[in-house]
Amino acid sequence: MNEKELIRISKRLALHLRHDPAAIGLTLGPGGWVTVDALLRALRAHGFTLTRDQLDEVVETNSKRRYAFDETGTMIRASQGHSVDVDLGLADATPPGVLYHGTVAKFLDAILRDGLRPMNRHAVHLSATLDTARTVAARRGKPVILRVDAAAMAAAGHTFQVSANGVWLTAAVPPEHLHRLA
Ligand code: HQG
Repeated sequence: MNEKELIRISKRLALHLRHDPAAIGLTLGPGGWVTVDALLRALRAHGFTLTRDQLDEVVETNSKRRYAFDETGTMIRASQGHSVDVDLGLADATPPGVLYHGTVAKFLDAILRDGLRPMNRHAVHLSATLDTARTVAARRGKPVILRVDAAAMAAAGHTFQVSANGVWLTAAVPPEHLHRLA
């Protein structure tokens, strides 16, 4: 498949595996998992035909590894990014001392006042590298990067999880743990 086709399918998977399973009559099971059969059947019933081979290619080649099969290869889920209420069942993990969050100038006042909030998603998404934070921010405009003092947060009792594709998740980041990078 070409890049355009891969992106088209990935976006459709994000829609149903993260945000709106009901739109194709799908219900996410515990952990956000669905059977591959149910997913492909539901998509087909709604006019979106996808073969198992195509699905495998999207999962394998996806730049952010947004989707993962379970160990049996019969179930699939989005590794993070949900807006539907899903407990990913991730164990708490010790974050690196510093994490990053990429955003844009128009959100800055609110973020420095209220801290980072999950907004429509079930957790705040943080990046392990500046580069990734820049890429996340660039979806919205000129990047503004915040440094998150993850070690200080952990010491203060905040918990973190890391998704299968390396995104750090936490419930919220209070403003005192945020610093704007010049
Ligand atoms: C901002 C993509 C006002 C926050 C990316 C962000 C990531 C606030 C936006 C993943 C705020 C939420 C997540 C506050 C946070 N006041 N604005 N208190 N707290 N915000 O998309 O982190 O391509 O839900 O800065 O690459 O941008 O979908 O979060 O701008 O990994 O796989 O509110 O989504 O991955 O936006 O991105 P999002 P995000 P995918």
